[in-house]
Amino acid sequence: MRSLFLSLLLTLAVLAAGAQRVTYSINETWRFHKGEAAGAEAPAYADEKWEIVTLPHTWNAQDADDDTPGYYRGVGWYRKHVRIGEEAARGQTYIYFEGANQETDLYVNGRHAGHHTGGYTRFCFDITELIRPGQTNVLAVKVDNKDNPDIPPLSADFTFFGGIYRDVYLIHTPAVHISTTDCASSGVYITTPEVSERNAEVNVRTLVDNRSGRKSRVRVENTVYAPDGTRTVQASTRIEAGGGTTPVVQEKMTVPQPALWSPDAPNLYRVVTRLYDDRTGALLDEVVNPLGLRWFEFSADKGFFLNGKHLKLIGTNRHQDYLGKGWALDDIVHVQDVRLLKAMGGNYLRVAHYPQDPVVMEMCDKLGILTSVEIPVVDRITENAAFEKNCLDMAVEMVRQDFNRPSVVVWAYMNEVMLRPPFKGDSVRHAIYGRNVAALARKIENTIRREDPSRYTMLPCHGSFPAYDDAGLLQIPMIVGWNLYQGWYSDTFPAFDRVIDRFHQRLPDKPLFITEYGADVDPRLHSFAPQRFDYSAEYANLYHRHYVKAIMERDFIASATIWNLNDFYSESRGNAVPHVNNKGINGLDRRHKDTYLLYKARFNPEPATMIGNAGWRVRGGAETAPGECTQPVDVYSNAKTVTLCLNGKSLGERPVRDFYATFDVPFADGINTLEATGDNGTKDLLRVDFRLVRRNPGREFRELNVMLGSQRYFEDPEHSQIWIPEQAYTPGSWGYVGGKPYGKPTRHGAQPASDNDIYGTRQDPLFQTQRVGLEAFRADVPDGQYALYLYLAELEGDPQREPLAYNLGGDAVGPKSTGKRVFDISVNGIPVLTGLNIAEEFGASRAVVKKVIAEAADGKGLTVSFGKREGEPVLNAIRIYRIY
Ligand code: GCB
Ligand code: CA
Repeated sequence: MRSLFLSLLLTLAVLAAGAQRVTYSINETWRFHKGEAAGAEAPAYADEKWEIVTLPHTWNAQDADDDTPGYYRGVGWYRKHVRIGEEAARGQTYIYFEGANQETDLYVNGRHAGHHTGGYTRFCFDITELIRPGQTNVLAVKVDNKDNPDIPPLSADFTFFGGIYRDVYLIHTPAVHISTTDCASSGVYITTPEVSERNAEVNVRTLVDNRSGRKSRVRVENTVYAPDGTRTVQASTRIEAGGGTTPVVQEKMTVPQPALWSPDAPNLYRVVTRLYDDRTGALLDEVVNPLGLRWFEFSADKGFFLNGKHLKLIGTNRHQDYLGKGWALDDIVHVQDVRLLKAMGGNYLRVAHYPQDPVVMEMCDKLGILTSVEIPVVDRITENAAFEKNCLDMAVEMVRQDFNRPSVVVWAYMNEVMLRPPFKGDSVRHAIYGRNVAALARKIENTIRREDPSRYTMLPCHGSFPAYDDAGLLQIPMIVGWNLYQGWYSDTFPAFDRVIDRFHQRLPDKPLFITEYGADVDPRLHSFAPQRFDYSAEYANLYHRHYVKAIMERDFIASATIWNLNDFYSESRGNAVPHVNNKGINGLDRRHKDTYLLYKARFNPEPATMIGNAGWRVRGGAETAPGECTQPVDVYSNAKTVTLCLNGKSLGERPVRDFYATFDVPFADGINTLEATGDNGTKDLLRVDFRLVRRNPGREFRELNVMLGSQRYFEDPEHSQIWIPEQAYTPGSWGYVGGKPYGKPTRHGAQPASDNDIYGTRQDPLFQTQRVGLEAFRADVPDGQYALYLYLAELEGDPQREPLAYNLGGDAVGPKSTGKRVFDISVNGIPVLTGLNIAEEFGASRAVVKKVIAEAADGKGLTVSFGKREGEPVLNAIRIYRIY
């Protein structure tokens, strides 16, 4: 009897469970075709020849990172044959996209099922009427990432990867269920109007969606579970749900003595929303949402307060890119990124410049990272109704989709919207444009505040106060953010302090964020005489050390976020690594740069000692004393002192100031082992392969790799080579004779290297500096046979490129040189290349490597001479390799 009862109960449970919501991903075996495909929505369309892809997917992973300017922006089709079980007949079926860039049309079994505009917010279509349960169904998705003036972003410093680049799910629910189609939100909206250490008041608004075609008596039950899983408070409401959506509001659910949510203790409650059939008592649907109990406030001069306590918000921005994958990332990559930020000691993520994958937000809730999320209006707007509608739709989607996230404290919009105003030459039209931008800003602001009065709003601006002030933009948001790059795009580091103090004085009542600051680093480049725009790790260290100090000294800076957590793709950029913005404190492969360590040592309280430049494995340099080359090595630590040993021998103990100590390390040729020990017991080890370059090349000479016109070191990890800076020739040694280093003239002085993409190479930095007007390069190498590799590229005159908007102040100035130069190269007096005109023969910015076999005899070494015919001769780099 008992077992009969039990099995009856079990059957009931299974039946009930069968009727509940089921969600599963459908990422595999999509057929993909890049381009238009007439009739591809038809079920019988022949797609066998299409490529099979797995989502997340983008069609731009390769072409946005190649030598051909531009990348495909247009239509791509995806098709999938998917079996949908017969149980779907009992209720509703939805398809849920976490994101596709940037316009999507879905067809189910040949019929149009929905359209979505915008590349970053989630969307959900009801496909119940279009599917055939118990059969194979054909989904056809047309995605389009072509430039569309009505859809933001119009222009930005990142690559707009096309495709279904996030996960896709099927959702089955009973006919009466919690809404899935209120802008693809969870259908449940939680607010906490009162939170204190004593009590937290929780209000829940649940949207009940009845698509059964008849009235239905249901019970909505919301239960708050504490972080330890215990039930704290519950509300239950009976309603009669008519057709469509019925909101059910349950107020003043009180959680006594709440465990507050904060970065140090991200106590996460859960709100479980259950919907029951009131007649049978059967559970119809269930949705779970996060709940963090906290209160917060921004003050204009004191910064941020969480749960009544001051908290300096420090963190990064984040894009959604990974090496070789563009934006098509699996969940795990998003998850790891938030962990990376937490491990750095960060407590804030500016989710910029667009809403990101839901797991990013989920991780922020779980790890205690506060966030702002923003809609992708960047650089400029289109002054029309369609653009406005899309902005407002995106704002509503953004707010509803991440409404319940305790991590979110700010909604933002319009990044640097006055950076590229279209009517700069026409002051009247420009003023009208400014008014239109402000009018749109006001509408977005009002929309967000109406949707969510519990959070702050923010407008992130570039460093031109008047550009925003004149348009009347600065009064609109609750917080103003500034993206500041003094000492990178312009001026010097201290200009940052002056600018930010002035901006604060001019807007004394507005809470202020440093929404961006950063400097590019190609981790392959190093310099012990770092300069603005040399892309060296060392220059960025100076930059960040200055900024961190200035930021920490000023309470009125509520939040500062580094641009950027990781490197990311920006197709039109040149730089040392073309198509990439290198301001990440981690690489596209998430390898740490020193800037990451610099923050980690300071902000992560766990004891740590870390040797800097850990990724720089193959090093080298010219002898500074017989048999050794002394170079500085930074050790990052939160100990009081650190000791560094080289090959077991102590180089002494040094005090740690500003969370690092610098040691002069006399490297020897070969493998060098460094061991750093903090007085707090933490340690780090590093092995460095050092290639010592003798002052006087002797019998043991093998090779010499020198970059001309440069103070940089370049590690070529692909070929395990190190290139070292130039030096002037002295007898018995090696170096250049005559000439001067190339410099790219800009409004803020000459930049030490070209930032042109050099075609035909991945070793762009080898070609981006040069010595101009040199007479010779000499090396007093021993007698023997040598291969000389002459590295050449024309750095002047590049007809193909338009100047990059982001090189704020970095645009070239002065008359455009045509790059016309004709010269002769001879080796040891023998003419090798005569009448060489690089621009004419190869075009500008193309990597040219001339290998020449040469003989050194009678102790005379090698002399490569440059004979000028027209313009100045140049040499970018030279490799001398001994054959015999
Ligand atoms: C900015 C922009 C950001 C760029 C960054 C840069 O101000 O907001 O999108 O990537 O500067 O690196 O130039
Ligand atoms: Ca391309």
